[in-house]
Amino acid sequence: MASVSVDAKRFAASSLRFSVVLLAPPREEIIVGAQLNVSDYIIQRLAKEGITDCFGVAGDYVFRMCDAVVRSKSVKWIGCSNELDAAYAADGYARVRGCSLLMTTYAVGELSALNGVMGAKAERSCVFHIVGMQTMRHQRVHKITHHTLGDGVFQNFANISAQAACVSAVITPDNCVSEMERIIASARAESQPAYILVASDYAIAPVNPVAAAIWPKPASGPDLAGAIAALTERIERANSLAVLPASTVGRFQLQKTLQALIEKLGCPFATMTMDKGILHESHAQFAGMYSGAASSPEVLRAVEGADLVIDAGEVCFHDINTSAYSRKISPDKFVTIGIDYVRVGDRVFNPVQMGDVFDALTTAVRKNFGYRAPAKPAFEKRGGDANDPITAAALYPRYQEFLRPNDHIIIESGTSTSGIAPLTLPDGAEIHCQTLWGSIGWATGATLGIALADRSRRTVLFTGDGSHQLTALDVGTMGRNKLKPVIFVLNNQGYAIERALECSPDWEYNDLAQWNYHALPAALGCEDWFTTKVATLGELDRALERASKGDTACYIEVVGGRTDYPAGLALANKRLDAMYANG
Ligand SMILES: Cc1ncc(C[n+]2csc(CCOP(=O)(O)OP(=O)(O)O)c2C)c(N)n1
Ligand SMILES: [Mg+2]
Repeated sequence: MASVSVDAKRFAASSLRFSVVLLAPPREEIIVGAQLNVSDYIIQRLAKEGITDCFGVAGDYVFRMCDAVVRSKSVKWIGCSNELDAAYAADGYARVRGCSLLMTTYAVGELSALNGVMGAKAERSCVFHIVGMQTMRHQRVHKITHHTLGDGVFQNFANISAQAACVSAVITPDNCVSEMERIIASARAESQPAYILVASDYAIAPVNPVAAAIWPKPASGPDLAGAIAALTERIERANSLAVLPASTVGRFQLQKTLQALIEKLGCPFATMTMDKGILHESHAQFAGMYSGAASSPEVLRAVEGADLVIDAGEVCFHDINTSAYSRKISPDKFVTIGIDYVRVGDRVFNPVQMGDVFDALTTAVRKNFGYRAPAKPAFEKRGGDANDPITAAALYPRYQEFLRPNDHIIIESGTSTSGIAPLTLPDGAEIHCQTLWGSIGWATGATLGIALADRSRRTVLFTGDGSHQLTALDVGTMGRNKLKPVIFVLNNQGYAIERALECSPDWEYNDLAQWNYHALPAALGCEDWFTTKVATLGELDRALERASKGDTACYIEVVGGRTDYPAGLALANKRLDAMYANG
Protein backbone atom coordinates (compact mmCIF):
# COMPACT_ATOMS: atom_id res chain seq x y z
CA MET A 1 0.00 0.00 0.00
CA ALA A 2 1.22 3.50 -0.78
CA SER A 3 2.46 5.45 2.17
CA VAL A 4 0.08 8.09 3.41
CA SER A 5 2.39 10.94 2.52
CA VAL A 6 2.07 9.79 -1.10
CA ASP A 7 -1.67 9.42 -0.59
CA ALA A 8 -1.72 12.89 0.81
CA LYS A 9 -0.13 14.30 -2.33
CA ARG A 10 -2.43 12.33 -4.59
CA PHE A 11 -5.45 13.36 -2.56
CA ALA A 12 -4.45 17.00 -2.64
CA ALA A 13 -3.85 16.85 -6.38
CA SER A 14 -7.14 15.11 -7.11
CA SER A 15 -9.01 17.64 -5.01
CA LEU A 16 -7.96 20.29 -7.53
CA ARG A 17 -10.71 18.93 -9.73
CA PHE A 18 -13.25 20.33 -7.34
CA SER A 19 -11.58 23.67 -6.78
CA VAL A 20 -11.48 26.80 -8.85
CA VAL A 21 -8.19 26.80 -10.70
CA LEU A 22 -6.45 30.01 -9.87
CA LEU A 23 -3.12 31.11 -11.23
CA ALA A 24 -0.58 32.50 -8.85
CA PRO A 25 0.28 36.16 -9.58
CA PRO A 26 3.64 37.72 -8.80
CA ARG A 27 4.24 37.65 -5.07
CA GLU A 28 2.87 40.67 -3.26
CA GLU A 29 3.00 39.46 0.29
CA ILE A 30 5.06 36.73 1.79
CA ILE A 31 3.54 34.55 4.44
CA VAL A 32 6.18 32.53 6.17
CA GLY A 33 5.49 29.83 8.67
CA ALA A 34 8.81 30.15 10.47
CA GLN A 35 8.83 29.14 14.11
CA LEU A 36 5.20 28.05 14.05
CA ASN A 37 4.01 24.51 14.16
CA VAL A 38 1.41 23.30 11.70
CA SER A 39 -1.57 23.61 14.06
CA ASP A 40 -0.73 27.16 15.16
CA TYR A 41 -0.06 28.21 11.59
CA ILE A 42 -3.43 26.90 10.39
CA ILE A 43 -5.37 28.62 13.17
CA GLN A 44 -3.50 31.90 12.78
CA ARG A 45 -3.96 31.86 9.03
CA LEU A 46 -7.73 31.23 9.36
CA ALA A 47 -7.99 33.97 12.00
CA LYS A 48 -6.80 36.37 9.30
CA GLU A 49 -10.02 35.56 7.45
CA GLY A 50 -11.98 37.16 10.30
CA ILE A 51 -12.79 33.98 12.21
CA THR A 52 -12.85 34.43 15.99
CA ASP A 53 -14.67 31.25 17.05
CA CYS A 54 -14.16 27.55 16.41
CA PHE A 55 -17.15 25.19 16.69
CA GLY A 56 -16.38 21.60 17.45
CA VAL A 57 -16.27 18.50 19.57
CA ALA A 58 -12.90 17.37 20.90
CA GLY A 59 -11.44 13.89 20.45
CA ASP A 60 -8.01 12.38 20.86
CA TYR A 61 -6.99 12.60 17.19
CA VAL A 62 -7.91 16.28 17.04
CA PHE A 63 -6.45 17.24 20.46
CA ARG A 64 -3.38 18.88 18.95
CA MET A 65 -5.54 21.10 16.72
CA CYS A 66 -7.80 21.93 19.68
CA ASP A 67 -4.67 22.92 21.64
CA ALA A 68 -3.82 25.45 18.96
CA VAL A 69 -7.28 27.02 19.26
CA VAL A 70 -6.93 27.22 23.02
CA ARG A 71 -3.44 28.78 22.60
CA SER A 72 -4.70 31.25 20.03
CA LYS A 73 -5.26 34.83 21.15
CA SER A 74 -7.85 35.46 18.48
CA VAL A 75 -9.91 32.26 18.10
CA LYS A 76 -12.11 30.94 20.91
CA TRP A 77 -13.14 27.31 21.32
CA ILE A 78 -16.93 26.84 21.24
CA GLY A 79 -17.54 23.31 22.47
CA CYS A 80 -20.77 21.85 21.07
CA SER A 81 -22.85 18.90 22.22
CA ASN A 82 -22.43 16.97 19.00
CA GLU A 83 -20.89 17.45 15.58
CA LEU A 84 -24.15 18.03 13.71
CA ASP A 85 -24.89 20.92 16.09
CA ALA A 86 -21.39 22.26 15.50
CA ALA A 87 -21.72 22.01 11.71
CA TYR A 88 -25.08 23.80 11.67
CA ALA A 89 -23.63 26.50 13.94
CA ALA A 90 -20.59 26.90 11.68
CA ASP A 91 -22.91 27.22 8.66
CA GLY A 92 -24.90 29.98 10.40
CA TYR A 93 -21.74 31.81 11.50
CA ALA A 94 -20.30 31.72 7.97
CA ARG A 95 -23.46 33.28 6.56
CA VAL A 96 -22.82 36.34 8.75
CA ARG A 97 -19.00 36.50 8.83
CA GLY A 98 -18.23 35.13 5.35
CA CYS A 99 -16.51 32.00 6.66
CA SER A 100 -16.26 29.86 9.79
CA LEU A 101 -14.26 27.13 11.48
CA LEU A 102 -15.46 23.64 12.41
CA MET A 103 -13.24 21.08 14.12
CA THR A 104 -14.03 17.37 14.49
CA THR A 105 -12.20 14.18 15.17
CA TYR A 106 -11.37 11.43 12.71
CA ALA A 107 -14.25 9.35 11.28
CA VAL A 108 -16.79 9.36 14.14
CA GLY A 109 -16.74 13.14 14.46
CA GLU A 110 -16.43 14.15 10.83
CA LEU A 111 -19.10 11.68 9.70
CA SER A 112 -21.52 13.02 12.32
CA ALA A 113 -20.90 16.52 10.94
CA LEU A 114 -21.36 15.47 7.34
CA ASN A 115 -25.04 16.35 6.88
CA GLY A 116 -24.45 19.84 8.26
CA VAL A 117 -21.37 20.42 6.11
CA MET A 118 -23.11 19.10 2.98
CA GLY A 119 -25.94 21.55 3.68
CA ALA A 120 -23.35 24.33 3.82
CA LYS A 121 -22.10 23.20 0.42
CA ALA A 122 -25.61 23.17 -1.05
CA GLU A 123 -26.38 26.61 0.33
CA ARG A 124 -22.95 28.13 -0.30
CA SER A 125 -21.65 28.72 3.16
CA CYS A 126 -17.86 28.74 3.54
CA VAL A 127 -17.04 26.40 6.45
CA PHE A 128 -13.41 25.37 7.01
CA HIS A 129 -13.76 21.84 8.36
CA ILE A 130 -10.59 20.66 10.10
CA VAL A 131 -10.35 16.98 11.01
CA GLY A 132 -7.59 15.60 13.20
CA MET A 133 -6.39 12.11 12.37
CA GLN A 134 -4.02 9.44 13.71
CA THR A 135 -0.31 10.13 13.68
CA MET A 136 1.57 9.54 10.43
CA ARG A 137 3.75 7.17 12.42
CA HIS A 138 0.74 4.94 13.04
CA GLN A 139 -0.62 5.42 9.55
CA ARG A 140 2.64 4.31 7.93
CA VAL A 141 2.58 0.97 9.75
CA HIS A 142 -1.18 0.46 9.30
CA LYS A 143 -1.75 0.24 13.00
CA ILE A 144 -5.20 -0.96 14.06
CA THR A 145 -6.65 2.01 15.96
CA HIS A 146 -10.02 3.03 17.33
CA HIS A 147 -12.42 4.97 15.05
CA THR A 148 -11.47 2.75 12.10
CA LEU A 149 -12.87 -0.33 10.41
CA GLY A 150 -10.02 -2.28 11.97
CA ASP A 151 -8.35 -2.68 8.58
CA GLY A 152 -5.35 -0.40 9.03
CA VAL A 153 -6.66 1.86 6.27
CA PHE A 154 -6.85 5.58 7.00
CA GLN A 155 -8.33 6.87 3.76
CA ASN A 156 -11.74 5.19 4.11
CA PHE A 157 -13.60 8.36 5.06
CA ALA A 158 -11.57 11.18 3.55
CA ASN A 159 -13.27 10.93 0.20
CA ILE A 160 -16.68 10.93 1.85
CA SER A 161 -15.96 14.12 3.78
CA ALA A 162 -14.30 15.68 0.73
CA GLN A 163 -17.60 15.31 -1.14
CA ALA A 164 -19.10 17.85 1.25
CA ALA A 165 -16.42 20.39 0.36
CA CYS A 166 -15.41 22.22 -2.80
CA VAL A 167 -11.72 21.81 -2.03
CA SER A 168 -9.69 19.59 0.26
CA ALA A 169 -6.15 18.96 1.42
CA VAL A 170 -4.11 16.64 3.60
CA ILE A 171 -1.73 18.98 5.38
CA THR A 172 1.94 18.21 5.86
CA PRO A 173 4.67 20.45 7.29
CA ASP A 174 5.96 20.92 3.73
CA ASN A 175 2.70 21.80 2.02
CA CYS A 176 1.07 23.64 4.92
CA VAL A 177 1.76 27.20 3.79
CA SER A 178 0.89 26.73 0.15
CA GLU A 179 -2.06 24.39 0.71
CA MET A 180 -3.69 26.79 3.16
CA GLU A 181 -3.53 29.55 0.52
CA ARG A 182 -5.07 27.25 -2.11
CA ILE A 183 -7.77 26.02 0.26
CA ILE A 184 -8.74 29.47 1.47
CA ALA A 185 -8.78 31.05 -1.99
CA SER A 186 -10.81 28.21 -3.49
CA ALA A 187 -13.36 27.95 -0.68
CA ARG A 188 -13.91 31.69 -0.59
CA ALA A 189 -14.21 31.90 -4.38
CA GLU A 190 -16.96 29.29 -4.30
CA SER A 191 -18.35 30.24 -0.86
CA GLN A 192 -18.45 26.56 0.00
CA PRO A 193 -16.79 24.32 2.61
CA ALA A 194 -13.15 23.23 2.61
CA TYR A 195 -11.98 19.95 4.14
CA ILE A 196 -8.61 19.96 5.90
CA LEU A 197 -7.08 16.77 7.32
CA VAL A 198 -4.21 17.00 9.77
CA ALA A 199 -2.35 14.05 11.32
CA SER A 200 -1.69 14.51 15.04
CA ASP A 201 2.11 14.33 14.81
CA TYR A 202 2.24 16.66 11.81
CA ALA A 203 0.01 19.11 13.74
CA ILE A 204 2.88 19.72 16.19
CA ALA A 205 5.71 19.58 13.65
CA PRO A 206 7.29 22.89 12.62
CA VAL A 207 6.00 24.32 9.36
CA ASN A 208 8.52 24.24 6.56
CA PRO A 209 8.85 28.01 6.06
CA VAL A 210 8.31 28.85 2.44
CA ALA A 211 7.12 31.95 0.71
CA ALA A 212 3.48 31.52 -0.21
CA ALA A 213 2.19 32.80 -3.50
CA ILE A 214 -0.89 34.93 -3.06
CA TRP A 215 -3.86 33.42 -4.83
CA PRO A 216 -5.84 36.04 -6.70
CA LYS A 217 -9.57 36.58 -6.42
CA PRO A 218 -11.43 35.16 -9.43
CA ALA A 219 -11.52 37.66 -12.28
CA SER A 220 -13.66 38.23 -15.35
CA GLY A 221 -12.18 37.33 -18.72
CA PRO A 222 -12.72 38.80 -22.18
CA ASP A 223 -16.30 37.41 -22.31
CA LEU A 224 -17.43 40.23 -20.02
CA ALA A 225 -17.98 42.62 -22.93
CA GLY A 226 -20.03 40.02 -24.84
CA ALA A 227 -22.12 39.27 -21.76
CA ILE A 228 -22.91 42.93 -21.21
CA ALA A 229 -23.78 43.45 -24.90
CA ALA A 230 -26.12 40.43 -24.90
CA LEU A 231 -27.83 41.46 -21.66
CA THR A 232 -28.16 45.09 -22.73
CA GLU A 233 -29.65 44.11 -26.06
CA ARG A 234 -32.32 41.99 -24.31
CA ILE A 235 -33.04 44.73 -21.78
CA GLU A 236 -33.43 47.44 -24.42
CA ARG A 237 -35.88 45.22 -26.36
CA ALA A 238 -38.07 44.47 -23.33
CA ASN A 239 -41.16 46.49 -22.47
CA SER A 240 -41.15 45.15 -18.94
CA LEU A 241 -38.47 43.61 -16.76
CA ALA A 242 -38.18 41.99 -13.34
CA VAL A 243 -35.15 40.94 -11.29
CA LEU A 244 -35.08 37.90 -9.00
CA PRO A 245 -32.12 38.36 -6.60
CA ALA A 246 -30.61 35.11 -5.27
CA SER A 247 -29.17 34.37 -1.83
CA THR A 248 -25.70 34.13 -3.40
CA VAL A 249 -25.77 37.92 -3.79
CA GLY A 250 -25.64 38.04 0.01
CA ARG A 251 -22.97 35.34 0.27
CA PHE A 252 -20.68 37.42 -1.94
CA GLN A 253 -21.75 40.68 -0.28
CA LEU A 254 -22.97 42.24 -3.52
CA GLN A 255 -26.26 43.65 -2.24
CA LYS A 256 -25.29 47.30 -2.83
CA THR A 257 -23.97 46.57 -6.31
CA LEU A 258 -27.16 44.78 -7.31
CA GLN A 259 -29.34 47.45 -5.74
CA ALA A 260 -27.54 50.10 -7.83
CA LEU A 261 -28.32 48.09 -10.98
CA ILE A 262 -31.97 47.64 -10.04
CA GLU A 263 -32.29 51.35 -9.32
CA LYS A 264 -30.72 52.24 -12.68
CA LEU A 265 -33.15 49.88 -14.38
CA GLY A 266 -36.12 51.18 -12.39
CA CYS A 267 -37.64 47.71 -12.57
CA PRO A 268 -39.46 45.60 -9.98
CA PHE A 269 -37.65 42.95 -7.98
CA ALA A 270 -39.16 40.06 -6.09
CA THR A 271 -37.58 37.40 -3.91
CA MET A 272 -38.28 33.75 -3.29
CA THR A 273 -38.23 32.24 0.20
CA MET A 274 -34.62 31.09 -0.03
CA ASP A 275 -33.54 34.62 -0.99
CA LYS A 276 -35.85 36.62 1.27
CA GLY A 277 -34.50 39.92 2.55
CA ILE A 278 -31.39 39.98 0.34
CA LEU A 279 -32.39 43.55 -0.58
CA HIS A 280 -34.47 45.75 1.72
CA GLU A 281 -38.16 45.00 1.48
CA SER A 282 -38.99 48.66 2.16
CA HIS A 283 -37.41 49.56 -1.21
CA ALA A 284 -39.85 51.34 -3.55
CA GLN A 285 -39.16 48.77 -6.29
CA PHE A 286 -39.79 45.69 -4.12
CA ALA A 287 -42.84 44.04 -5.63
CA GLY A 288 -43.09 41.32 -2.97
CA MET A 289 -42.40 37.63 -2.49
CA TYR A 290 -42.45 35.43 -5.57
CA SER A 291 -43.59 31.89 -4.93
CA GLY A 292 -45.31 30.72 -8.09
CA ALA A 293 -49.08 30.47 -7.83
CA ALA A 294 -49.01 31.53 -4.17
CA SER A 295 -47.70 35.00 -5.14
CA SER A 296 -49.91 38.10 -4.92
CA PRO A 297 -51.52 39.30 -8.17
CA GLU A 298 -49.12 42.28 -8.19
CA VAL A 299 -46.06 40.01 -8.02
CA LEU A 300 -47.44 37.62 -10.63
CA ARG A 301 -47.99 40.58 -12.97
CA ALA A 302 -44.51 41.98 -12.27
CA VAL A 303 -42.62 38.67 -12.61
CA GLU A 304 -44.57 36.22 -14.73
CA GLY A 305 -46.01 39.04 -16.83
CA ALA A 306 -42.60 40.59 -17.59
CA ASP A 307 -41.01 40.41 -21.05
CA LEU A 308 -37.68 39.63 -19.42
CA VAL A 309 -36.72 38.19 -16.02
CA ILE A 310 -33.13 38.60 -14.81
CA ASP A 311 -32.01 35.86 -12.47
CA ALA A 312 -29.40 37.68 -10.37
CA GLY A 313 -27.15 35.03 -8.79
CA GLU A 314 -28.65 31.68 -9.86
CA VAL A 315 -32.02 31.43 -8.16
CA CYS A 316 -33.27 27.97 -7.38
CA PHE A 317 -36.73 26.99 -8.62
CA HIS A 318 -37.12 24.13 -6.18
CA ASP A 319 -40.45 22.87 -4.86
CA ILE A 320 -40.45 25.00 -1.69
CA ASN A 321 -39.53 28.25 -3.47
CA THR A 322 -42.18 27.78 -6.15
CA SER A 323 -45.12 26.42 -4.10
CA ALA A 324 -44.79 22.95 -5.57
CA TYR A 325 -43.47 23.94 -9.02
CA SER A 326 -46.30 26.33 -9.77
CA ARG A 327 -43.95 28.88 -11.40
CA LYS A 328 -44.79 30.07 -14.88
CA ILE A 329 -41.78 31.87 -16.36
CA SER A 330 -40.98 30.76 -19.88
CA PRO A 331 -37.28 29.94 -20.42
CA ASP A 332 -36.99 32.23 -23.46
CA LYS A 333 -37.60 35.30 -21.33
CA PHE A 334 -35.25 34.24 -18.56
CA VAL A 335 -31.57 35.23 -18.40
CA THR A 336 -29.08 34.29 -15.68
CA ILE A 337 -26.24 36.25 -14.15
CA GLY A 338 -24.47 33.42 -12.35
CA ILE A 339 -21.65 33.57 -9.84
CA ASP A 340 -19.09 33.30 -12.62
CA TYR A 341 -21.07 33.12 -15.87
CA VAL A 342 -23.89 34.74 -17.80
CA ARG A 343 -26.45 32.83 -19.79
CA VAL A 344 -28.63 34.53 -22.41
CA GLY A 345 -30.66 32.05 -24.44
CA ASP A 346 -28.27 29.38 -25.65
CA ARG A 347 -25.21 31.56 -25.22
CA VAL A 348 -23.00 31.23 -22.16
CA PHE A 349 -20.34 33.81 -21.31
CA ASN A 350 -17.57 32.85 -18.90
CA PRO A 351 -15.63 33.42 -16.82
CA VAL A 352 -17.37 36.62 -15.80
CA GLN A 353 -17.82 37.55 -12.17
CA MET A 354 -21.27 38.44 -10.86
CA GLY A 355 -20.13 41.72 -9.27
CA ASP A 356 -18.38 42.83 -12.48
CA VAL A 357 -21.55 42.10 -14.47
CA PHE A 358 -23.75 44.09 -12.07
CA ASP A 359 -21.30 47.03 -12.23
CA ALA A 360 -20.78 47.01 -16.00
CA LEU A 361 -24.49 46.60 -16.68
CA THR A 362 -25.31 49.53 -14.40
CA THR A 363 -23.01 51.67 -16.53
CA ALA A 364 -24.21 50.26 -19.85
CA VAL A 365 -28.01 50.29 -19.60
CA ARG A 366 -29.96 53.35 -20.68
CA LYS A 367 -33.51 52.16 -20.25
CA ASN A 368 -35.45 52.89 -17.06
CA PHE A 369 -38.70 51.03 -16.58
CA GLY A 370 -40.06 53.56 -14.07
CA TYR A 371 -41.57 50.94 -11.73
CA ARG A 372 -42.86 51.88 -8.30
CA ALA A 373 -44.47 49.16 -6.18
CA PRO A 374 -48.00 49.95 -5.07
CA ALA A 375 -48.28 50.93 -1.40
CA LYS A 376 -48.11 47.78 0.70
CA PRO A 377 -51.32 46.97 2.59
CA ALA A 378 -51.18 47.83 6.29
CA PHE A 379 -50.16 44.92 8.50
CA GLU A 380 -52.98 42.61 9.43
CA LYS A 381 -54.53 43.43 12.79
CA ARG A 382 -53.63 41.15 15.68
CA GLY A 383 -57.21 39.84 16.03
CA GLY A 384 -58.68 37.32 18.47
CA ASP A 385 -59.64 37.41 22.14
CA ALA A 386 -57.33 36.86 25.06
CA ASN A 387 -58.77 33.42 25.82
CA ASP A 388 -58.70 32.18 22.21
CA PRO A 389 -56.32 29.39 21.27
CA ILE A 390 -53.33 30.38 19.13
CA THR A 391 -54.02 29.95 15.41
CA ALA A 392 -51.68 30.63 12.49
CA ALA A 393 -54.00 33.47 11.42
CA ALA A 394 -53.51 35.20 14.78
CA LEU A 395 -49.88 34.20 15.38
CA TYR A 396 -48.02 35.51 12.32
CA PRO A 397 -49.43 39.08 12.43
CA ARG A 398 -48.17 39.17 16.01
CA TYR A 399 -44.73 38.00 14.91
CA GLN A 400 -44.83 40.72 12.24
CA GLU A 401 -45.24 43.35 14.96
CA PHE A 402 -42.53 41.74 17.10
CA LEU A 403 -39.81 41.96 14.45
CA ARG A 404 -37.44 44.91 14.59
CA PRO A 405 -35.01 46.56 12.17
CA ASN A 406 -31.67 44.74 11.90
CA ASP A 407 -32.91 41.50 13.49
CA HIS A 408 -31.23 38.28 12.46
CA ILE A 409 -34.25 36.02 11.89
CA ILE A 410 -33.72 32.29 11.56
CA ILE A 411 -36.52 30.12 10.24
CA GLU A 412 -36.75 26.34 10.22
CA SER A 413 -38.08 23.97 7.57
CA GLY A 414 -41.70 23.44 8.56
CA THR A 415 -44.72 25.61 9.10
CA SER A 416 -42.58 28.44 10.48
CA THR A 417 -41.07 29.01 7.03
CA SER A 418 -44.50 29.20 5.37
CA GLY A 419 -45.76 31.51 8.12
CA ILE A 420 -42.78 33.90 8.30
CA ALA A 421 -41.84 34.13 4.60
CA PRO A 422 -44.85 36.29 3.62
CA LEU A 423 -44.17 38.84 6.42
CA THR A 424 -42.57 42.16 5.51
CA LEU A 425 -39.12 42.55 7.00
CA PRO A 426 -38.18 45.69 8.91
CA ASP A 427 -35.22 47.56 7.42
CA GLY A 428 -31.92 45.82 7.79
CA ALA A 429 -33.51 42.65 9.17
CA GLU A 430 -32.11 39.50 7.60
CA ILE A 431 -33.69 36.12 7.10
CA HIS A 432 -31.54 33.00 7.41
CA CYS A 433 -33.08 29.76 6.16
CA GLN A 434 -32.03 26.49 4.61
CA THR A 435 -34.82 25.77 2.19
CA LEU A 436 -32.76 23.97 -0.45
CA TRP A 437 -30.95 21.45 1.76
CA GLY A 438 -33.83 21.53 4.27
CA SER A 439 -32.29 19.50 7.07
CA ILE A 440 -34.35 19.90 10.21
CA GLY A 441 -32.64 21.05 13.39
CA TRP A 442 -30.57 23.42 11.26
CA ALA A 443 -32.28 26.56 12.49
CA THR A 444 -31.53 25.94 16.19
CA GLY A 445 -27.88 25.18 15.38
CA ALA A 446 -27.58 28.12 13.01
CA THR A 447 -29.00 30.38 15.72
CA LEU A 448 -26.06 29.50 17.94
CA GLY A 449 -23.63 30.38 15.13
CA ILE A 450 -25.39 33.57 14.08
CA ALA A 451 -25.86 34.90 17.61
CA LEU A 452 -22.13 34.34 18.23
CA ALA A 453 -21.10 35.82 14.90
CA ASP A 454 -22.94 39.06 15.61
CA ARG A 455 -23.65 39.88 19.24
CA SER A 456 -24.52 43.46 18.29
CA ARG A 457 -27.90 42.51 16.79
CA ARG A 458 -30.93 40.66 18.10
CA THR A 459 -31.19 37.03 16.97
CA VAL A 460 -34.70 35.59 16.72
CA LEU A 461 -35.40 31.91 16.03
CA PHE A 462 -38.71 30.50 14.81
CA THR A 463 -38.65 26.72 14.94
CA GLY A 464 -40.98 23.74 15.26
CA ASP A 465 -41.12 21.12 18.00
CA GLY A 466 -40.03 18.31 15.66
CA SER A 467 -37.00 20.13 14.28
CA HIS A 468 -36.01 21.44 17.68
CA GLN A 469 -35.84 17.91 19.08
CA LEU A 470 -32.83 17.23 16.83
CA THR A 471 -30.63 20.05 18.11
CA ALA A 472 -32.24 21.44 21.28
CA LEU A 473 -28.93 20.85 23.07
CA ASP A 474 -27.64 23.96 21.32
CA VAL A 475 -29.73 25.97 23.77
CA GLY A 476 -27.30 24.88 26.48
CA THR A 477 -24.36 26.05 24.35
CA MET A 478 -26.09 29.40 23.85
CA GLY A 479 -26.51 29.77 27.61
CA ARG A 480 -22.92 28.73 28.24
CA ASN A 481 -21.73 31.46 25.88
CA LYS A 482 -24.03 34.10 27.43
CA LEU A 483 -25.96 34.66 24.22
CA LYS A 484 -29.38 36.32 24.32
CA PRO A 485 -31.47 34.90 21.50
CA VAL A 486 -35.26 35.06 21.39
CA ILE A 487 -36.50 31.54 20.64
CA PHE A 488 -40.04 30.61 19.60
CA VAL A 489 -40.78 26.88 19.53
CA LEU A 490 -44.11 26.03 17.93
CA ASN A 491 -45.48 23.05 19.78
CA ASN A 492 -48.08 21.65 17.38
CA GLN A 493 -47.67 18.08 18.59
CA GLY A 494 -45.65 16.78 15.69
CA TYR A 495 -44.51 17.24 12.14
CA ALA A 496 -47.27 19.54 10.84
CA ILE A 497 -45.53 20.15 7.53
CA GLU A 498 -45.37 16.42 6.96
CA ARG A 499 -49.01 16.02 7.86
CA ALA A 500 -49.71 18.63 5.15
CA LEU A 501 -47.61 16.73 2.61
CA GLU A 502 -49.50 13.46 3.16
CA CYS A 503 -52.90 12.33 2.03
CA SER A 504 -53.68 11.65 5.71
CA PRO A 505 -52.51 13.90 8.56
CA ASP A 506 -52.84 11.06 11.05
CA TRP A 507 -49.95 8.70 10.38
CA GLU A 508 -48.23 7.94 13.65
CA TYR A 509 -44.76 8.58 12.25
CA ASN A 510 -45.60 12.29 12.25
CA ASP A 511 -46.29 12.29 16.00
CA LEU A 512 -43.66 13.23 18.59
CA ALA A 513 -42.73 12.60 22.18
CA GLN A 514 -44.32 15.46 24.07
CA TRP A 515 -41.54 17.42 25.73
CA ASN A 516 -41.86 20.26 28.21
CA TYR A 517 -39.96 22.54 25.86
CA HIS A 518 -40.04 25.62 28.07
CA ALA A 519 -38.29 23.62 30.82
CA LEU A 520 -35.31 22.90 28.57
CA PRO A 521 -33.23 26.07 29.11
CA ALA A 522 -33.09 25.46 32.88
CA ALA A 523 -32.30 21.77 32.38
CA LEU A 524 -29.54 22.71 29.94
CA GLY A 525 -27.88 25.09 32.36
CA CYS A 526 -29.12 28.45 31.04
CA GLU A 527 -29.25 31.04 33.78
CA ASP A 528 -31.64 34.01 33.94
CA TRP A 529 -33.54 33.14 30.77
CA PHE A 530 -37.16 34.22 30.45
CA THR A 531 -39.06 31.02 29.62
CA THR A 532 -42.77 30.40 29.31
CA LYS A 533 -45.39 28.23 27.64
CA VAL A 534 -48.30 30.05 26.00
CA ALA A 535 -51.55 28.47 24.84
CA THR A 536 -53.89 31.48 24.49
CA LEU A 537 -53.57 34.78 22.65
CA GLY A 538 -53.55 36.67 25.92
CA GLU A 539 -50.60 34.63 27.19
CA LEU A 540 -48.84 35.03 23.86
CA ASP A 541 -49.27 38.80 23.88
CA ARG A 542 -47.85 39.07 27.39
CA ALA A 543 -44.88 36.89 26.44
CA LEU A 544 -44.17 38.95 23.32
CA GLU A 545 -44.25 42.14 25.34
CA ARG A 546 -41.86 40.68 27.88
CA ALA A 547 -39.52 39.35 25.18
CA SER A 548 -39.40 42.67 23.36
CA LYS A 549 -37.66 44.23 26.40
CA GLY A 550 -34.52 42.49 25.22
CA ASP A 551 -32.76 42.33 28.58
CA THR A 552 -32.47 38.53 28.73
CA ALA A 553 -32.52 35.52 26.47
CA CYS A 554 -36.11 34.33 25.91
CA TYR A 555 -37.54 30.91 25.20
CA ILE A 556 -41.25 30.81 24.38
CA GLU A 557 -43.10 27.56 23.78
CA VAL A 558 -46.13 28.39 21.65
CA VAL A 559 -48.93 25.81 21.63
CA GLY A 560 -50.45 25.65 18.15
CA GLY A 561 -53.05 23.58 16.30
CA ARG A 562 -52.02 20.15 15.08
CA THR A 563 -53.07 20.76 11.47
CA ASP A 564 -53.25 24.55 11.40
CA TYR A 565 -51.28 25.24 8.21
CA PRO A 566 -50.23 28.76 7.08
CA ALA A 567 -51.52 29.72 3.60
CA GLY A 568 -48.45 28.66 1.56
CA LEU A 569 -48.44 25.20 3.10
CA ALA A 570 -52.19 24.87 2.67
CA LEU A 571 -51.64 25.50 -1.05
CA ALA A 572 -48.89 22.86 -1.24
CA ASN A 573 -51.32 20.48 0.50
CA LYS A 574 -53.59 20.91 -2.53
CA ARG A 575 -50.77 20.35 -5.02
CA LEU A 576 -49.27 17.11 -3.77
CA ASP A 577 -49.45 15.44 -7.18
CA ALA A 578 -47.39 18.23 -8.74
CA MET A 579 -45.00 18.33 -5.78
CA TYR A 580 -44.11 14.64 -6.03
CA ALA A 581 -45.09 13.85 -9.64
CA ASN A 582 -47.59 11.33 -8.33
CA GLY A 583 -49.61 9.41 -10.87
C1 LIG B 1 -32.62 15.73 9.04
C2 LIG B 1 -34.03 15.64 8.50
N1 LIG B 1 -34.80 14.58 8.84
C3 LIG B 1 -36.07 14.52 8.37
C4 LIG B 1 -36.58 15.50 7.56
C5 LIG B 1 -38.01 15.42 7.06
N2 LIG B 1 -38.80 16.52 7.66
C6 LIG B 1 -39.01 17.68 7.01
S1 LIG B 1 -39.91 18.77 7.89
C7 LIG B 1 -40.07 17.67 9.16
C8 LIG B 1 -40.91 17.98 10.36
C9 LIG B 1 -40.72 19.34 10.93
O1 LIG B 1 -41.59 19.40 12.04
P1 LIG B 1 -41.63 20.63 13.00
O2 LIG B 1 -40.27 21.14 13.23
O3 LIG B 1 -42.41 20.25 14.20
O4 LIG B 1 -42.37 21.74 12.14
P2 LIG B 1 -43.92 22.03 11.94
O5 LIG B 1 -44.18 21.86 10.49
O6 LIG B 1 -44.68 21.06 12.79
O7 LIG B 1 -44.11 23.43 12.39
C10 LIG B 1 -39.41 16.47 8.89
C11 LIG B 1 -39.37 15.31 9.79
C12 LIG B 1 -35.73 16.56 7.23
N3 LIG B 1 -36.10 17.55 6.43
N4 LIG B 1 -34.47 16.63 7.72
MG1 LIG C 1 -44.32 20.66 14.77
